[in-house]
Amino acid sequence: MTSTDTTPATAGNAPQTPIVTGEVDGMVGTITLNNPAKRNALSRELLDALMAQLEAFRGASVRSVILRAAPGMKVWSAGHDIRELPKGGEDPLGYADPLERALRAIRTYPGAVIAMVQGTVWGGAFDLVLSCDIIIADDTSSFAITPANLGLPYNTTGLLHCLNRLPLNLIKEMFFSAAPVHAEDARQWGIINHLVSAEEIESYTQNLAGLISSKAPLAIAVVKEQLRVLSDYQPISAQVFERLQDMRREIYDSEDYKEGINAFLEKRKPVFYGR
Ligand code: LCV
Repeated sequence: MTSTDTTPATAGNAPQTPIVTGEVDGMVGTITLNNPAKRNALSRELLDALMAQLEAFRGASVRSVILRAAPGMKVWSAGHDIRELPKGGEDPLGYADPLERALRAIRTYPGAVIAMVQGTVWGGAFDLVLSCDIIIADDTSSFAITPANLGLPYNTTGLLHCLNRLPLNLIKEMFFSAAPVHAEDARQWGIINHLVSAEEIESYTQNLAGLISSKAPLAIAVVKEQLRVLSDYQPISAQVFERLQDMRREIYDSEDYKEGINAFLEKRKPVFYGR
């Protein structure tokens, strides 16, 4: 098994503990998110390292990728790094946002990307997990999408990811309540492909990744891209798109959005006034 970490060593000091590591075993690659101090918050640094690892796997013709948190972490990922969200006046989830770039990197990787989830998944990390091709979780997992906690306007691409995967009534309950969906319910709703025990999740995921890696890689790469193109195709007129963007701009320019960010940074509950 070979391992590579993509976190740059700090200039002049000993290399920091890598927040993202990659390992290859045969034709299966594993990317491990390992920033426990920040609950694997999806910072630019972490996401750039994740994308660099995917690129390295692509160059090495790795056929299946497992995306996981470091063993023992109770939080798989706390979602978008809130400290890196704009404080208003610009789209907080624009096309060039590191999280959006990482979602596209996963969705266009020419092989299976399997999310192995142990622990809680929050906010944009839910979009990240949904962007993986297959989700395997254990009973410590839960999934929450939380823009309503921040007063943040989720982007239309992210809503489309949800609409392509989940029933509308579940999507509404998750977005409106920001409440976690726990493992058993996640299985029943189809958020996850398989719910397995904590003891067997690693071997289960490795076996599935190994099985997929033994199949015809070109056929898998093409069917994955066909499914992405077909599921992303949602004809809306330019006028409708502009209207949706206008509505989102009203929110990210609102007092509520500023309050949501500040409340998190000040470690207090937000108070929203709908303005
Ligand atoms: C930066 C963090 C974060 C974090 N960013 O540990 O979905 S959307 O649309 O809203 C999208 C924009 C998005 O993804 O937004 C982020 C959504 N995520 C959340 O709302 C989760 C926020 N985090 C939490 O609720 C808690 O941290 C959880 C429940 C994940 C873990 O709680 P726990 O008590 O174990 P702490 O809250 O004490 O956090 C430990 C450290 O991680 C930082 C947090 O600021 C703290 O850092 P300091 O020790 O420097 O204070 N952290 C956690 N989440 N999303 N930083």
